[in-house]
Amino acid sequence: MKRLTEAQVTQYRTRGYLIVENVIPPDEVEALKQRTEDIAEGRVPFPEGNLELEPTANGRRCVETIRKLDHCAENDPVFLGHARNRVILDMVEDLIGPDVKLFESQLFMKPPGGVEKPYHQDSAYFFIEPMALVTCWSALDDVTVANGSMWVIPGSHLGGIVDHGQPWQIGDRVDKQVPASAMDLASEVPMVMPAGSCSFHHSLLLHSSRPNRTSRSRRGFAVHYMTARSKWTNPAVPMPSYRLLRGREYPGCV
Ligand SMILES: O=C(O)CCC(=O)C(=O)O
Repeated sequence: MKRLTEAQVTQYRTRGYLIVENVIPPDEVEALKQRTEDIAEGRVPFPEGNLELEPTANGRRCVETIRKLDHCAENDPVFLGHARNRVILDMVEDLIGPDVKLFESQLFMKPPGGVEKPYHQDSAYFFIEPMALVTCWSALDDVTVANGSMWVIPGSHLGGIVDHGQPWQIGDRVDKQVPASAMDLASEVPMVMPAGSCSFHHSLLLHSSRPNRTSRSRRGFAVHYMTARSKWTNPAVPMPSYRLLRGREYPGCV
């Protein structure tokens, strides 16, 4: 084991998630928050199409109206630096093995009044086999139930992919969600943690986040890591090539 304890790895395997506090030093958290604001306010280059606004934004783009910044590590050197963080990669290696690629990254801004993200499994969006990616979600602000923490259903990653057949209307976009009847909601737990913590969740774990009912943002940077042994499963889209962060490539894999 490089960085996690046996007990932490066992928790991840059996419950599908793990919270580790004090991973990112305060000055690095500040730098990531500053970069988030610079991107949100258009002070540094970032693809316009990668910004998703809150449904109430009325086209106004600023820190308080952006819901999500997509592909931050793929487009910005500061966020790529975070995705390459050696301590985080050590923990990821403990969870998915030594050959690690960057599948995707997204910064959930959750501004004051920010909407919920209903229950889903990341694997329902990720065309990768095996469905065993791990997300490292880094807290840039203190995360509370009131400001819209994630919630998870422990152990739900062990049941495979579930039906995402219920539409979720977000602004003028229709996304998907898992119907309440397909989940054991009585067992859900909130992912509350101080800024600088990282939570890890399995790509089959059912998770969601609630609206932000406070006057401050709840920013979380999610980096989705996969093993370089992963196969591409979507015949409709040519196999992409993902950035190797640690270890080695495998022929025929993404
Ligand atoms: O941060 C959120 O609000 C949602 C995060 C999420 O769904 C994810 O990291 O996969």
